[in-house]
Amino acid sequence: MNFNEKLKLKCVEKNNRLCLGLDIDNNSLKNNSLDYMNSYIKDIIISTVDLCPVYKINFSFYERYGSKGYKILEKIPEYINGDSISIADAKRGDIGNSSKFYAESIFNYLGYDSVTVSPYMGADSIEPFINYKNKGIFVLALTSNPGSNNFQKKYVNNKELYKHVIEMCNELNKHNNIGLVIGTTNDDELDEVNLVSNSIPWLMPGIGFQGGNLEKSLLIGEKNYLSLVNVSRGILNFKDREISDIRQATVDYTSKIREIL
Ligand code: OMP
Repeated sequence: MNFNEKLKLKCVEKNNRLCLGLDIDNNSLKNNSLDYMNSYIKDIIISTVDLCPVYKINFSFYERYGSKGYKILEKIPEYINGDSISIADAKRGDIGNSSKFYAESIFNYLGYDSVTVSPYMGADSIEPFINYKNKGIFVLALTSNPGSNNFQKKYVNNKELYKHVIEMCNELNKHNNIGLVIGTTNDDELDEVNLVSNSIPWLMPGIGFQGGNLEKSLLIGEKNYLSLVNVSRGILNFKDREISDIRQATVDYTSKIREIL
């Protein structure tokens, strides 16, 4: 089974499309030691794994602590233990020779199921990742931040740059292991994205703090193939941030998602 089928199966099994973003800012916790952060993450996963088909781990929250943060990054796939799909949100992409080692690090050494990749350096910077046929690659196409206007929505050869990125992904997707990152704040463009994108998963961040449109993103993404909506602060910053609060916020989001679908 290829990566995109495996991902869809996990979503169907858990009857949900929530990607919980483990963006832990330990300065906002009652104890900000890294040991506490490590056990807190483990407890979040234990208490939400029945609900979440996917977890996304943004590396910045861990890399800020150098090798100590990397130790936690190494542990997270063990905590998930194959019960959900993991996304290493590391936003990689370099000349092929360097991308090859980024891929080796994230897939073989750290043991993540998939990775986010920037398309800015072109197809040869993405190919070393997609050569891992059983792993997933989410390519930044139309991001959720205001800066997506700087380049992604600019016209190049009569169409927006993000459409060129999507067309490149359609061509590269020989192993059915590519997905697109499409921000939920771009609700005006989602129909256009659907027209250009082949049937592949969309990873859709921006729900909650960034004000993205949950219903529209889910419905159009599902029409295409599969829409994984990422929520990080919208769940992690709920009430007192106790594990029971996080469980409750996850239940709220997963119920809302089921209702919409
Ligand atoms: P919240 O706004 O707290 O839900 O966090 C959003 C998460 O998604 C962060 O980890 C971001 O780095 C990530 N993200 C975006 O917010 N926008 C994008 O366009 C792409 C990503 C991403 O690649 O995951």
